[in-house]
Amino acid sequence: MDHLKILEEVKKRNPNEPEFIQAAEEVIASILPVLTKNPEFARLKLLERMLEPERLISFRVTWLDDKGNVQVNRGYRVQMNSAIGPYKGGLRFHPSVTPSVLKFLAFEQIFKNALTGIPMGGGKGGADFDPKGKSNNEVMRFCQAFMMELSRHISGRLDIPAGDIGVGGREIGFLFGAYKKIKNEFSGVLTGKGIGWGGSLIRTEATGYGLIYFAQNMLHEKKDSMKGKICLVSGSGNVAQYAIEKINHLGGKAVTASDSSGFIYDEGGITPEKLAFLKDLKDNRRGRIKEYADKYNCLYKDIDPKADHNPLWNIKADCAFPCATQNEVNGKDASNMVKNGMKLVGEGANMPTTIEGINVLLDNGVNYAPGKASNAGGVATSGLEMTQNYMGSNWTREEVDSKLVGIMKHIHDTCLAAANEYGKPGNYMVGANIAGFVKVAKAMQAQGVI
Ligand code: NDP
Ligand code: 2IT
Repeated sequence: MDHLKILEEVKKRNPNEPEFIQAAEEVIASILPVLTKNPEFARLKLLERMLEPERLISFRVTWLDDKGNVQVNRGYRVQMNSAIGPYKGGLRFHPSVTPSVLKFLAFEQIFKNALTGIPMGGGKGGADFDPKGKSNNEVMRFCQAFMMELSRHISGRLDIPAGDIGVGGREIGFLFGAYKKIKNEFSGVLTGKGIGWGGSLIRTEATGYGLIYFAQNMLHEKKDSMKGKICLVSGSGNVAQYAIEKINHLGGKAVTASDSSGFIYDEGGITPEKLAFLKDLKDNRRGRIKEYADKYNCLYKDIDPKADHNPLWNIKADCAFPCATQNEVNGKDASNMVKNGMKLVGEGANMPTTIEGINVLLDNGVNYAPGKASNAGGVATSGLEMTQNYMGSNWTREEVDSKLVGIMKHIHDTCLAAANEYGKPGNYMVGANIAGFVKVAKAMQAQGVI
């Protein structure tokens, strides 16, 4: 069994899908020793099967903008793997959404969801719709039109979507309202719902909080802690905001944040008061991050998408938490981090580091956590929301938070144990890929060739 053959086949079968091929390449390289040790997994082609979506739905979304013009978008749901539970994963609304992007996200989600210990399969969906500059009514009409088709393909026991880039509390509300109207039922078909209509406390905070809990575990492993750590954070959306909040809780200092236009560097730290301003700016006023620099008189730099590196990652710090989007840390960025003595990189976003970037970090001994492990707190808490919906009751904030802390510790320890077992001590990437794979592979093996 030659892993290069599997990768070649993936490349041949998925031309023009660079993001999916990238995610596949990273996992395939890690799984080879598992296939060698378990020839039955190889014979049953379990990895090849995981690389093929169980179902990929693509649909037209037609809606009317405020001027009465007809708008046409493309919507998708990738139902990647249901071996260990119903499909579960977010919806992304962003102009860059393509089948390649959603397949990479759905593929990563299989492993991430398996690591949480909660029975959830992998899925992802979204649309090439850009919520930026749209009115509330336009966003609502788009969500209703999107759900008109998506509702045929999801249910509380089949596929449970949630938020991702461009899909937050507002969008989940509109999507849920549309589903309820179409199906004439109130069910836990989406997670990230509002408190008071089926949502779970802490779900909003969970991805960012979970990321920093994971980093805290990594630091504890090295007899260190978050206290006093200078942290670089990218993004200023859901994940970035609550990562910054938890860094503050644990005595660290977050000094950067960004959006797709540029980044701010606030040497004094993004204090709770400044974070409240940032949340209002991004969630309510939907403004640009430059306003933060104008208000607090700190450095702002435009991001040049054509530059060979991002200067945000060239600021001297102890920890880096990329929380914006895929491929935002390249080889040069990783080299800059190494040069500046970066101790830890924890991914809040999905696949924010290129393969070259990961290799630079690992080769230079940077403590690196892959998103599928370190950002799993969001989907894990979605799993807790599902459980509360099934039970028909709610846990307190403290109960959910303490379960989240426990889940992140469990994922951390599971990754380390798998990495150790396969002779790669301390390599969280290999550990996450192997532990996630083995759990799903065993379920597929038991369920026959289907
Ligand atoms: P949001 O939409 O809330 O925020 C996204 C942030 O990233 C914004 O600041 C946005 O800037 C920036 N951004 C988006 N696309 C780009 C781009 N192409 N280039 C530069 N900046 C960009 O999304 P989330 O915070 O929910 O998601 C962020 C990341 O975390 C994604 O990778 C997502 O898949 C991942 N994730 C999210 C989870 C969740 O529960 N929400 C769970 C696990 C992972 P701007 O305002 O200019 O658009
Ligand atoms: O990437 C992710 O894990 C998410 N966007 C959250 C998915 C979920 O179902 O909560």
